[in-house]
Amino acid sequence: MSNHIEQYIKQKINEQGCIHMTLLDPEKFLDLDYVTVAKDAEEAGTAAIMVGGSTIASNSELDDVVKKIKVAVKIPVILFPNNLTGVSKYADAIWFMSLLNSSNPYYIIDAQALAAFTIRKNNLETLPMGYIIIGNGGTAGYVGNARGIPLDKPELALAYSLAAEFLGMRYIYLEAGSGVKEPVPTSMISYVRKHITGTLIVGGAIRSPETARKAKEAGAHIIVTGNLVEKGRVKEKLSELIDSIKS
Ligand code: 1GP
Repeated sequence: MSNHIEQYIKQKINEQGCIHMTLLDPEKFLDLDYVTVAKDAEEAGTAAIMVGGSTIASNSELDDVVKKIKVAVKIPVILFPNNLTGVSKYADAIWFMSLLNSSNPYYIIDAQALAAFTIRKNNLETLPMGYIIIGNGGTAGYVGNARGIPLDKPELALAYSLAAEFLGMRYIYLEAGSGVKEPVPTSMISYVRKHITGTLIVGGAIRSPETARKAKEAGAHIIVTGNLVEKGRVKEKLSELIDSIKS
């Protein structure tokens, strides 16, 4: 299996320290043109387009979305699956993620096992990720039956992050949840970053350049934003945010 996307991510982080990825949730784009949004995000300097959401229910629709985005942009398209329906052979790679603090084994390993043959058959590059819900986690926390890590318990976030690394996962995602009020606390980001060796991804409620800059300064390697691009002025808002994590 190729590791082109992993190499690309590594190189970008080496060059820039902290990179940005744009999450497109096709379910939220019923009235919006996600192809234009993806193009604008690429022009603003985002490193990759992530496609996914907590309630995607149709593989064929997802295939269609991924194909259209692939035609429109040169940057990688990486799946961010919620379930079996989040897998598409047309993407460049898939975050092969386990919702580590779910109370339902389906989201920890069963969905992954059910998707494994399809992924192998289609030679989709897998990026092994420990996905950890912080706080209530919004829709991802609810749908994934997560026992969210309390915002004031960085040591618990670190315990799950280290366990993920010991299991061989090279990416750790601290997820506050899309559209929630509070992002992952910077004290938690810096505590986890200090003690892990892998790549740290942070997302959820990052809507301003200031919040993004603080997450970067706390040690995030990858900052994911989703909501921000669902409300227009994509190029302008993302350019400002991406500039703030470059400087
Ligand atoms: C959700 O972390 C991502 O999985 C993005 O969150 O939509 O709040 O930017 P937002």
